[in-house]
Amino acid sequence: NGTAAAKSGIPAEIPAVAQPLAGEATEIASNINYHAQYNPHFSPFKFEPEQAYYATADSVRDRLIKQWNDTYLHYHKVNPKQTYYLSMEYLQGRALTNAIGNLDIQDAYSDALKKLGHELEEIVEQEKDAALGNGGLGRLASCFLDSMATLNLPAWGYGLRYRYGLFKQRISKAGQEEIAEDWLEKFSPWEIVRHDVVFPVTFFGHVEVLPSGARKWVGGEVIQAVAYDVPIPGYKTKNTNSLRLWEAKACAEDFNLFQFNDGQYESAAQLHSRAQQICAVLYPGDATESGKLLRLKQQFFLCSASLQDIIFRFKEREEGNGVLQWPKFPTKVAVQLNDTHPTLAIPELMRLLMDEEGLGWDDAWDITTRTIAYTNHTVLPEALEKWSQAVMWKLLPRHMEIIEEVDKRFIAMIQSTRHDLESKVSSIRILDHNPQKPVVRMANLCVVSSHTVNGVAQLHSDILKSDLFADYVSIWPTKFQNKTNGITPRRWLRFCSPELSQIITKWLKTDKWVTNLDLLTKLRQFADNEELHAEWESAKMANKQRLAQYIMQVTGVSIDPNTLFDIQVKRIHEYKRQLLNILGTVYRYKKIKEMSPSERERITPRTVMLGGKAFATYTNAKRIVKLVNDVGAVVNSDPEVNSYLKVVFVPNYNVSVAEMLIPGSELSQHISTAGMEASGTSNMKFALNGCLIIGTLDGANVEIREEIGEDNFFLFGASAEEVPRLRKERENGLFKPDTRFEEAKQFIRSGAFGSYDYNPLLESLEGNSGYGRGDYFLVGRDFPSYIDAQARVDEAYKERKRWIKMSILSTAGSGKFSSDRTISQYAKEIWNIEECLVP
Ligand code: T68
Repeated sequence: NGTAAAKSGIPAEIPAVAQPLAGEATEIASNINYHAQYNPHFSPFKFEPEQAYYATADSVRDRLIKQWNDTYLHYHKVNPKQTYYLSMEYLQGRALTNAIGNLDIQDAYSDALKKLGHELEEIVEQEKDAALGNGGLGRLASCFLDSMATLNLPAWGYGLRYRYGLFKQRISKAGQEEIAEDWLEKFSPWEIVRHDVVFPVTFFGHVEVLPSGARKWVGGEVIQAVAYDVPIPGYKTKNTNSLRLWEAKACAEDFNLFQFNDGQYESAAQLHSRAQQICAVLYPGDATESGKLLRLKQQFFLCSASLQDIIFRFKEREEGNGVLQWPKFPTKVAVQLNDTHPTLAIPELMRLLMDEEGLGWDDAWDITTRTIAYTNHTVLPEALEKWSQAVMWKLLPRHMEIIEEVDKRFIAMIQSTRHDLESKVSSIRILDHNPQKPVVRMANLCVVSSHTVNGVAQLHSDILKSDLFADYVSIWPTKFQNKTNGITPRRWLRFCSPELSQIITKWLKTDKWVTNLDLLTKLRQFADNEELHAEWESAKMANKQRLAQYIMQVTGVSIDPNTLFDIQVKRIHEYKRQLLNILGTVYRYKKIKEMSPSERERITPRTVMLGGKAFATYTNAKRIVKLVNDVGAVVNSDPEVNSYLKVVFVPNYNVSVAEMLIPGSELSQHISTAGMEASGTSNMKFALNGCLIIGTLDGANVEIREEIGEDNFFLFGASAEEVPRLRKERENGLFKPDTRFEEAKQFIRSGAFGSYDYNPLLESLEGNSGYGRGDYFLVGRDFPSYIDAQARVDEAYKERKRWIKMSILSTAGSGKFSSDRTISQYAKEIWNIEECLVP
């Protein structure tokens, strides 16, 4: 009766209370009921999936709040050293399954909802993804939060509460369209506004010298930062940490009643609208000067509010213990900068310590450099942040004074101690006084001001040391570390593939692998076991069927779960080489068309899926999206070929879509030009789910291959070491492209996939010089070895036993890539913090 009542929307009486339920499920059902009836956002006479979702989320939140408060009080009492992770991005995705799973109350909630006429699986789908991030960097921050809570570490995240997260991607005839993503359309049940946690953040103004000689930043625009807290539950532990997101607000006094009553409505509310702009969108377009200024305002807003909050908490906890001792600050606080986006935390901490707390330069510098650590996520020159000095002087005059002083002292130090580096001063200093465009180099400021700098995979960290930061290594040889990325095994295996999880638990005779992922190596001893093979294959098949249904639902394309599911999903970027994939696919299509019927019998049928968002103004990336869609349209409707090959563009790739795709994948592509992908993290998710990788020796691929064994990895392409020489060769006209590569390009040019002009895209692979031209990403160079590797994939897939064994060994070798391992290393080797278990 529950279902009928739910669908009609008018339950005379909410069904659950009318039914006798067992134990915990009874309590939960009546709690969900309570929320359905008393939640002020909905009419109490409806219990459709949407209301059921909000009521369920509210009920889960009730449980979280208790242990969340206990955690706060416990940390407050123990006063351990605490980490603060500063990130402009968090790609949290959905929270409900994760919360229920981490609280270990899945079955009870599933039962309770059944009695209420709903399926848990259907209810969780109601939640909108919190997509407050662009890609890997944001998702890494979210995985880290999960691990920090699970490891009972006193560690919080700080970020911004964007009104609109990453855009929703729609595919039309013209290619990608961007639509604002309204994740707060109704409200988010997972955030709690803290009206009592508000800090003023100042912009613009000027610096005054006080009679004491101290400098003070005055005037300007003052915006209030209001805290919104999101609970971060650990897995099967009481510890529940916080993600504190700042929202920007103007004060009531800033509303000019006089002007309003005079009919000047816009100017009356000017500061209110300026405040609203700050957190309006994730990554505002920075092609214009106003866009750049807004992005810088966002960065400072995060840094200033977070540091004021951190200092407030430090004082509160320390003052309770007697006198305040500022030198203790770095023994109580660790700040991790997620890339250079929160670099302004450095001058802001200096300013707060000197101008607000009265410390001298040396003490403030000592505290700052012992507190701050910096993670680099890219070596791409265009992604290294540089801010115009003029814009910085205007927006943050006091911070620019401090940055100038840091720069001056750094140069003085070089000149007095390192004559050998004097010729390099202009490139390693912080300020670049290039008369055309004077800028502040944020990465240089981070390196100079942090106690530790880390890369995100061994190869990337090595490149940082030998290349980007080589001169600094000679100054501070011990400052540089590697922390290979990781992913949370809860979201990325336990919850997204319950079928495979159950099998693993059965064969390992324990579910402890969920928090000790190295235990997966014990699967190796069963890698040839036929019973395991059968179970493994059937779990994979179930996930493939679920994925096929999803693809049908979102694209209308019917795909066959008996074909090889080959997936490449990530942000669309030329260095990630989706073009290599699609050119290879075009070549495959052409060859199939040329084959005789008997030759076709030997084909390994494949479904090639690509997905990912292109930055709105990145023209070539958008052309790639269009090309994949055009190729798909032709291939999928070609009756000669479509039982051997299908090509699908999966729209709107996000965390929830990934949770559907990854468990159903068999082959995934991580094929960036060697040396360019700092790490990659989806490679780890795919491998953990028993998906084989075709890839280059780039980022974390190198370590994944080491862990799972080279026989279980389809390797191709140039190495990072070879890349500079190969680029030179091209520039000198010494490269001769493979005929197969020419054939694929020519096929596209022939109009086989429609009349859209793909010349500009194909020309980026031709000629012999320039960044973004002359095939900078070496697609043509790696094409032949890519095609050969794909042929090895086809052969391996035909040998079912061998393939399943490789799949098992992939999962078995993925233990290292748990973010629990990564975070334990950060805790020990960078933050110097320890577990603080809530009793
Ligand atoms: C990614 N970086 C790296 N950046 O590309 C990837 N950038 O190799 C790595 O695995 C991942 O970080 C985690 O370490 C990004 O995702 C961004 O999203 C970004 C956003 C704004 C500005 C610059």
